[in-house]
Amino acid sequence: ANQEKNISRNRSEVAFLRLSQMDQSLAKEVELAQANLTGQVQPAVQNQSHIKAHLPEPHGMHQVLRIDETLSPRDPKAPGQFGRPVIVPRGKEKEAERRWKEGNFNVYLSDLIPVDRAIEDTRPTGCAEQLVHNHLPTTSVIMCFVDEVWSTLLRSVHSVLNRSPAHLIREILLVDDFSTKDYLKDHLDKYMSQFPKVRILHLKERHGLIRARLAGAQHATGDVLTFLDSHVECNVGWLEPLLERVYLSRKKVACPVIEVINDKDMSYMTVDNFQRGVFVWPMNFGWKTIPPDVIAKNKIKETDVIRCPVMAGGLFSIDKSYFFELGTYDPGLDVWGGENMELSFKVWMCGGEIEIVPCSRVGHIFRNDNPYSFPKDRMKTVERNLVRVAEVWLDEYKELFYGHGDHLMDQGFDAGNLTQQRDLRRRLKCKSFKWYLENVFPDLKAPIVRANGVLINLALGKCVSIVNSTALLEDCDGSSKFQQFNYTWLRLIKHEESCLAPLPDQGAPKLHPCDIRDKGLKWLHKSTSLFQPELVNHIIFENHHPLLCLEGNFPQKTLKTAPCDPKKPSQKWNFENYYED
Ligand code: LR7
Ligand code: MN
Repeated sequence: ANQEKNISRNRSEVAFLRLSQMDQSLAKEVELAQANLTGQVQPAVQNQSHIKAHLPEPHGMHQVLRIDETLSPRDPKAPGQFGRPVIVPRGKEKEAERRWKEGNFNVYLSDLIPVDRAIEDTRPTGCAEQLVHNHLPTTSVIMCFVDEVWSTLLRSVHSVLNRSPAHLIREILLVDDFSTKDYLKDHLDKYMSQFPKVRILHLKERHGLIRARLAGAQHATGDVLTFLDSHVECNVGWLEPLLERVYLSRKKVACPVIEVINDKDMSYMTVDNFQRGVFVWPMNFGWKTIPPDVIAKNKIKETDVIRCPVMAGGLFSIDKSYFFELGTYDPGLDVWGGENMELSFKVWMCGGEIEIVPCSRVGHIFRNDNPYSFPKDRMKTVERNLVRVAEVWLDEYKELFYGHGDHLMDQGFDAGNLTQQRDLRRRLKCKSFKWYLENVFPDLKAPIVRANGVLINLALGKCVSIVNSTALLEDCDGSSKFQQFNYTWLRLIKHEESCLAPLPDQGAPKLHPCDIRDKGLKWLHKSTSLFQPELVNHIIFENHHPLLCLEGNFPQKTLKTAPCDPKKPSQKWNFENYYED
């Protein structure tokens, strides 16, 4: 049924409607409404209820509305206007410095610039002329915050109110994640009461941003959920292109281009085009530019939507029913981090798509550190979240995740119950992580092992061979299956399905059943975490004092583990192939 709907949507080649006249009258009205925005009690910012009445054909399209005060800001001379950098006034440096920690950015300057400042329209050319469908779904904008800076939170809300077609905003849901600041507890409700569309949800205990978003989603009444951080500025025409993508297919998750609000001077800075959201092991988010030759070869335009392996996390629109169909976020994720990975894998592997929409742009204050406290240790919280994601979604590739964070390998901590998440994945019949790598993120380096092939002794030129489950030395023969080994990310030396283990009496190592938790099976080799760099070619059995190393003897053809000695060439080894950078 859904497919049919899409087809009829694509077929709607109804006459395109130019709304330039409406644009002007609208601009005028918005301008008037904004003329007295800040003060104490004000009228509603916009009354655009007439828009809907003016939109004729339900299947027609219109240009993205230009709802924007850029051309005539309320106070053109105010600091920071048009997104320009601001300098702390002379004599105020100390105060500015002192207030930095309230938000880990220049809070003093944020308070200085208007909450409804204009910013430059940074969209690529062509965006303003783009057409979107008349009857887009409505959205609930959900902003979670804990102890957000007052002026910054207000600027976020005003930017949504001022730069979104009112008929598309069902509500703005502010989810207060148990803030401690009095101004948020006492004054926010009063201030926001002038805007009928703004609803505030005060949580009774700290939920963390993930469960706070879920609380928001439970209360949302719009067709689409649009999540935003609480220190953003939405740019001209940001909303319609996002909703258009979701309208075209309910399984599209649409992200704006995230631009930069400079933490030091509060300037609004645009970013390079053609950036994909990606990650590197152990699941660190980042942006990666599409290479110029790929852009040229595929004739990619600046306005073209970019499919992304993962999203940044904070800013996106998703069909509400689809979000719940996907089982929302894993509610077992705590406070901050990893939820963007979880949702990204879930969306792609379970039939959806993640896109960056270049015509939608939102500024975000990037900070070096979280300004709020974590109920538990920050590192441990994020790692635990990532472990949950890895255990549910990465299949055999989770070894890469563990292998890239050395301390993660011990798996010493409890990631909690994962049964529900794994059941969900089965129920949704989601594809494998291998499929994701091949089809969504082929440029991710994800070798399933660290090294493999024959294992050659550098002094003797002989190779390890398995005879009757025991390791010994023979002439190297790359075609012999008895000489094939995998050195895994979890530091096992695997031969077929078994693992090489030292013998306690320092005799020849033997094959044992593999067990990733068994420290008695783990060997250290070519590791950056080595204390002694001169042991880099050694194969070290760490679980023993003193350290033991694999040693070859020839002509006896035997192997043993003996105390490590950097000077012994008979303890130096190489695998045939290495895959680590
Ligand atoms: O316990 C908390 N409760 C909250 O309500 C912790 C945070 N929050 C709020 C907070 O006030 C803020 O509005 O949640 C929002 C996000 O927290 P930030 O701003 O501290 O996060 P961030 O911008 O440093 O980090 C990015 O990664 C996070 C991982 O969990 C979230 O997905 C953020 O939304 C996300 N931000 C973006 O995607 C913006 C671009 C940054 C990048 C890359
Ligand atoms: Mn943020």
